Formats: sequence, C-alpha cells, structure tokens
Amino acid sequence: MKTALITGATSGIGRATARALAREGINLVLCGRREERLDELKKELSKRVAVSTLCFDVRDREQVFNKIKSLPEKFSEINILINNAGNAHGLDSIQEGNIDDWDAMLDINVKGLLYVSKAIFPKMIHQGSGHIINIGSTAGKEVYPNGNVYCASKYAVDALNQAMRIDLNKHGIRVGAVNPGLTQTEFSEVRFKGDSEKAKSVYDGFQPLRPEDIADIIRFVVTRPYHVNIADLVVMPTAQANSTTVNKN
Ligand code: NDP
Ligand code: 8X3
Repeated sequence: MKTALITGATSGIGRATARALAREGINLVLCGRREERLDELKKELSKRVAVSTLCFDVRDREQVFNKIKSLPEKFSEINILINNAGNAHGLDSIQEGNIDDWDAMLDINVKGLLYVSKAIFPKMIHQGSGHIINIGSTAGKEVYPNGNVYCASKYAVDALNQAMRIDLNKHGIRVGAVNPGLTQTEFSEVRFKGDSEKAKSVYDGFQPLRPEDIADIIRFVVTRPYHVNIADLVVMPTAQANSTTVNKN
C-alpha cells in the first residue's frame, strides 16, 4: 500500500486531494499549520486509510526536517509527495509591492517546496522509486498585471519541476506538475488578507474550478502505471482562456 505526503492539506486543493487519494486506498501524511483542521481531516479519512499528521510551517527549515524525521515507522516510506502548500499574498504593481508579501511568497512557494522536497528525496532515492507532484499555476506559465512576485514564485516551481525530473531521473523517481487556473479555495481570501467580498468577486460571473476538479486530476496522475509520467499539465476552467481572458456573464 502506498503513502502520500501532502503539504497544505488543511484547505482547498490539498484537502480535496487528501480525500481523493484516500478513496484510492493511499495512506496519508497530512501537513499544514492549522492543527485543528489536520485533526479533523485525520478523523474523517482514518475510516478509510492510515493517516498521520505533521503540523509545521514550510518556511521553518528545522521544523520541516525534524517533523518529517519524526514520522512513525509505518509512514517512513513516502511513495508520493504532493508539493501543494502555497499562496499569493497581495496583488499590487511591482513598484507598490509589499516586501513582506514578497518574502512570504518566495519563502513559502519556493523555499518551502525545496525544504520539504529535500527532506523526502533521500527516502525516494533509497527506495529507487517515488512520485513527486508539484503544484504550479497558470501564473507560472504566463505573467499577468500585478502578479509579479507570485508569478515569479510559480515560474520557479516550473523550473524546479523540470530540474527535479532531470536530476532524479537516474533514481527512477517520477516528477510532474499540475498547473491550475482559477480555482475557488481560500486562495483569494489569503491574497486579499481576509477581505471576503473582494475574494468572492474574483469568481463572480463564471464557473471557476473546484478544488475537487484538480484533486481528481492529481488522483489520475498518481494512479498511472509506473512507466507513465505525466510531466506537466495546465488545467483551466472553461470560462478562462489565459490569465487575463475570462468569459464573465
Ligand atoms: P488555500 O489557501 O485553500 O490552501 C493553501 C494551503 O497551503 C493551506 O492548506 C495552507 O495551510 C498551506 N500553507 C500556506 N502557507 C503555509 C506555510 N507557511 N506552511 C505550511 N503550509 C502552508 O489555497 P489553494 O488550495 O488554492 O492553494 C494550493 C496550491 O495551489 C498553492 O500552491 C497555490 O499557489 C496553487 N494554485 C491555486 C490556484 C487557485 O486559483 N486557487 C490556481 C493555481 C495554483 P495552513 O494555513 O494550515 O498552513
Ligand atoms: C492562482 C491562479 O490566476 O489567481 O495561481 O494567479 S491566479
């Protein structure tokens, strides 16, 4: 039986992915900072599979390594890593950008992804197999107005996805990215710092993706036979043509 470690499992795409993988009988290591939500999800999914939780901030390098090291024996083998934790912070022009927002996005979306991956690589290399799914974004394929540093962080994920695939190739480890477009989660709440009205208005007038839509695609990616590696997928709602073209009523 396989085990998947999912970062950002307390909300949105990560939480929906945990549920989708549990339905496939995949054991889970759920990660995030909100412990109560981790506990709730563990309670829900333990009816189907074995679940362990790790509460840490991906920005804290020491915590990342210590928490992953602390996993019980039963969860020591990680077959699937879903690098999902991340957010946008702010939507300002580059000249008006808030430096704390820049730090948050680069520290979480890029460096956090690297820390977690670095803690998992030795396990997968030792096993001679593994599957890493990096959650990028359409923002990592095309820069949009005021997207600047968030886009840069997701372009970095795109580069790291390619880099991991090359460098881990000789170890038999599969690496691929799923790049969602507009998906209704807590993403915009975080981007607009709790302004629910503004967050909701992002998705007004069209049908955005639901986190379950992306989770279903991740489920498909990780259940392909070992010789099949889905390297890079871009998934948008039908109403979205690119980062700036959305057909709203
Ligand atoms: P949510 O805000 O709903 O979920 C974000 C998750 O990331 C939460 O579980 C949160 O957990 C976790 N997280 C955030 N910061 C940290 C941190 N410092 N340490 C540990 N965990 C953290 O957003 P989404 O589900 O939409 O986002 C998931 C991924 O999908 C992100 O990488 C995002 O960039 C990407 N994405 C989202 C799109 C969208 O339109 N929604 C489109 C394209 C990509 P907690 O707060 O408990 O730590
Ligand atoms: C999230 C999608 O378009 O809000 O990565 O940047 S977008």
